Amino acid sequence: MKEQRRDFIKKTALLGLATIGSQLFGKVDEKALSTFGTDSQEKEPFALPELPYAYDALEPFIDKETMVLHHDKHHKAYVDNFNKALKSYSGSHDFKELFASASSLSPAMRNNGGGHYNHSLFWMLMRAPKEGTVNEASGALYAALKTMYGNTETFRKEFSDQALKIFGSGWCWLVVSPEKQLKICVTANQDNPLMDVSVIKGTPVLALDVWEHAYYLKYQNKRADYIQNWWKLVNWPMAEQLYMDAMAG
Ligand code: MN3
Repeated sequence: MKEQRRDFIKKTALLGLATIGSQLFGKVDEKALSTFGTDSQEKEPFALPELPYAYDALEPFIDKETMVLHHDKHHKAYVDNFNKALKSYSGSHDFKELFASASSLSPAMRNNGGGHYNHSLFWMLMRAPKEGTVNEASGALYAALKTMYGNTETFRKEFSDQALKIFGSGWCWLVVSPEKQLKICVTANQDNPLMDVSVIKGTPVLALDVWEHAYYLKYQNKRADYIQNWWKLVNWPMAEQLYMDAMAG
């Protein structure tokens, strides 16, 4: 029973990554195009990925109205404006290559490319809350967090503190650094730790959007409450998969 469950989680995680991978790291394939197809005949390099759950799946911690606006309006605008910016860009469309030279990109490329990538990660790193269970890190990532921070509660507190202190709009991240160390870092606007402009660089394992549009409808100015509730939504099996990929890569 336990083995079966683990197997299922692994398959689900891999499936999720494969789907998101085709959207994040390459041109959209035919299947994705038909899924996300617009009324236009023109093929755009990037498409808005569907949420991996219903708009109300994260209730009561993130409300349906916020999810509809955040995904259908905010994320869609990043995708549309990124596609627009790419029309006058002749370089690689690969995110890792793009972000590695973020400092030389136009603001439209940097902000909208970052916006698309960051939100795609953010959606897949959440899942519906399970009543009556503690949403705790799992497997190899749990062990690594314990080694690094003593216990996962200390880790969550440090991460939450950094997310809370971001001035204005930005993101808080858990990354695997090039030295294969877990690190918490923050970025402004739609920057991310894959970008050469990021003070701390690494491969994302967790991503938290602290722009006001992510929480203002429900939480108003209470960012701390939003962060505290976000922990109940973290998709730890997905984070563990990203962690293992980053450690192996
Ligand atoms: Mn956002």
